[in-house]
Amino acid sequence: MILENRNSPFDRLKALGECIERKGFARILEAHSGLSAIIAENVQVEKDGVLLEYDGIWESSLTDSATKGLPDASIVGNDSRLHTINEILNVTTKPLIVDGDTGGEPAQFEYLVQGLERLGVSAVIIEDKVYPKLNSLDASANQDLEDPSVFAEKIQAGKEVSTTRDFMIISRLESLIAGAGVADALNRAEQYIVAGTDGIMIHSNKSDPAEIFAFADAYPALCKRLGRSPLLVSVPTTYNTVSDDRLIAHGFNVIIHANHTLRAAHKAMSEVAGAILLGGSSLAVDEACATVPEVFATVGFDRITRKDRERTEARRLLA
Ligand code: SPV
Ligand code: MG
Repeated sequence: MILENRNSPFDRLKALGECIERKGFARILEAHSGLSAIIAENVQVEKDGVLLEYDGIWESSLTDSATKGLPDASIVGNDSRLHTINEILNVTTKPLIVDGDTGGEPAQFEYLVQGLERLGVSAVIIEDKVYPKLNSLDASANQDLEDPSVFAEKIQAGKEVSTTRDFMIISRLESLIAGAGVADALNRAEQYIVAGTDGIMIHSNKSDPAEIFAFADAYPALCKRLGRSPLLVSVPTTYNTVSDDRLIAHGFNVIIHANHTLRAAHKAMSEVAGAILLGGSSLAVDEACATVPEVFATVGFDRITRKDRERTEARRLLA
C-alpha cells in the first residue's frame, strides 16, 4: 500500500494549492512520526453519505519535540526536524505543511526553504517571535514578538530562494499570543503581505474566538487595499467550540488540527501502561490496543510477507 502509492515531490508540493483552488479550503491533521502520518493520510469517515478525509498533514514543533521527550522550546533543531519530515514523506502522498518555528536568521531560513521545497513539502509556516521561541499555548511563557520589519525581510529572503511558484511561505502572527491585540496583528499582516507572504496564520491561545473572528472579518478589506489575497490559516486548538465549517465561513482556507494524534497517543499509552500493572497481565488492555496484525497491515508488513511467499513460490516452480 505504501510503496505502491508514490507521487513525485513536485506533484505533492503542488497538491495543497490545487486542493484549496478546488475546494476553497484544506483540512489538515498533525503527525509526528511515520505511523501517525499513515493514520492522518488514510483515515476516512462517512458522514451524511459523504466520505471525509484530511487534505494534508502538519509537522508540528510541539509534537515532534514531545515525541522525542523534549519541550517545544527551540531545542530540537532543523536537522532532527528534517529527519521526522523525511519519515513522514517516505510513507505518505498527501501535502505536508511544516512548522518552521521562527525560521531562525534569514540565512538559516533560506536553507530551510530550499531543503523543504526540494523534498516536496507544500508550505512552511514561520512565526513572528524572537528566537528562542517557546510554545504559544503556554500563556505564562515569555512570548516576545519580532520587529515586523525584520520578520518581513526574512519572508522576502525565503521567497527569493524558492524556485517553484507553488511552494508557500506562510507568516504566523503571534500578536494575540503576546497580548498585543488585533490592530497589531493587522498591521503586521500588512507588512508581511507587502513582503510577499503566501499566507497569514493568525494564532490565539484563548478559548474565546472573538479576536480570531475580528481579525478574519477585517482581513478581506486589508487584502483588497493591498491587491493581494494570501491564504488565511487557523489552528483552532483552544477555540475548538468553533467548527471547521464556521472557520471556513469566516474566510479561513487552511484549518490545522495541530496536536491531536500525539495527545491521543500520550493518553492511550499512559492508560494502557498503568492498566497492565493494575491487571497483572495485558489481557485487560487488549480491547484498548490495535492488534499486532493491524499494526502489520498499517505499516506494510503484509506486503513484505506476500512478496516473500511469491518469490519462494517462483523459485520452487523454476527448480
Ligand atoms: C505546533 O503545533 O507546534 C504549533 C502550534 O506551533 S501551537 O502548538 O499551537 O503553537
Ligand atoms: Mg510549533
